[in-house]
Amino acid sequence: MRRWIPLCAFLCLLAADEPAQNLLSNGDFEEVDVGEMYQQFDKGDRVGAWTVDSGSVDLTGKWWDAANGKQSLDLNGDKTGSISQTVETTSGEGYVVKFAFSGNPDNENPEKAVIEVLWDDKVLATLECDREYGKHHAMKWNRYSFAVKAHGDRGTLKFVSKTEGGWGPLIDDVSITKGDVFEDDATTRPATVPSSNEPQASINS
Ligand SMILES: [Ca+2]
Ligand SMILES: [Ca+2]
Repeated sequence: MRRWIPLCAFLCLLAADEPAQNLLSNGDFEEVDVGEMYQQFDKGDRVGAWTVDSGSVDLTGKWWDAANGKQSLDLNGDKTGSISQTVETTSGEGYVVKFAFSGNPDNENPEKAVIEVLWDDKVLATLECDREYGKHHAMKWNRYSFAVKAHGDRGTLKFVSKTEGGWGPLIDDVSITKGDVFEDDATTRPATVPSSNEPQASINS
């Protein structure tokens, strides 16, 4: 009997070490390399596996600090934009959507940047954050997690800017992983976003 204990411990360690696979491709917006500044993509364009659904977006390099890696995405190119990606899912299974959210620091206007996050065309949340002018290398990235359910063999995650102009909400480090529980309960707390989220949502900030 004693021999089973180390084996179990070993297997449990293996399971714990295996990182959850991100079903999204280019969730970190590191493709295409846009260098130091940024590159605009218009409606119908692809940013890796993402599709620009409306307006335009700016894939941004070292101009400001990304949440992860070198690049992040301004959901306003020269105007209000939106972007989506469809992944393969198993109907009825739970998934966790995570992303980092900030605001374009190029605008002196203190107005907040606002996004709508949708799963299969249903609004998960409308979120807002500050656009802190000039803080390109002291960016505040807020991290959010949402638990969602698959309704078919495909699911679509979409981010829509609700901000006017060329300085919009920023997103980065987006992932969809299998499972209906958050990996780290210690860093999550109850949702302060619309209560219609299903089955649950939480914010890590
Ligand atoms: Ca990135
Ligand atoms: Ca822009």
